[in-house]
Amino acid sequence: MPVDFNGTWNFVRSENFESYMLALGIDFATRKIANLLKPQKVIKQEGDSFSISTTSTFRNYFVQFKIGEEFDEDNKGLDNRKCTSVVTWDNDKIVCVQNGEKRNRGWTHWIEGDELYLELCCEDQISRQVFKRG
Ligand code: VLZ
Repeated sequence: MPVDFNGTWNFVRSENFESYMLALGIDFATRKIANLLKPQKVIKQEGDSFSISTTSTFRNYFVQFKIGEEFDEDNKGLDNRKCTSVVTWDNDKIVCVQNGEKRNRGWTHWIEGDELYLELCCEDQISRQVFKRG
């Protein structure tokens, strides 16, 4: 049985998000606001089809994909750089590689207990975020 990411996940804490945003070239004012956000994620998973909706009081971001199928990602409202992205399973984790201008860009999601983890990478920066099931 694959892991079930379905659910509403509420922000608990993050580490190093500032450095991740810096690596993405997010401007100072946006970083100051973004650092204070407590985003919520709603993940829908049906077989290998996923959608992840991240909402906050400031910006929202929506992405949908099928495991193993490349898709064009616009990162609208984030750094707005276009990527060719693909998500694959790594055991119980879903791993997204975001190929584009930025080296070593991507993210990984996994679940531990009733917590959802997200590791965001860009260049040599890694930010980790933790969410709790709502
Ligand atoms: O998550 O890429 O769940 O593709 C934070 C919104 C979203 C706040 C951060 C605005 C992106 C920040 C996280 C302004 C710079 C992300 C993926 C995995 C969904």
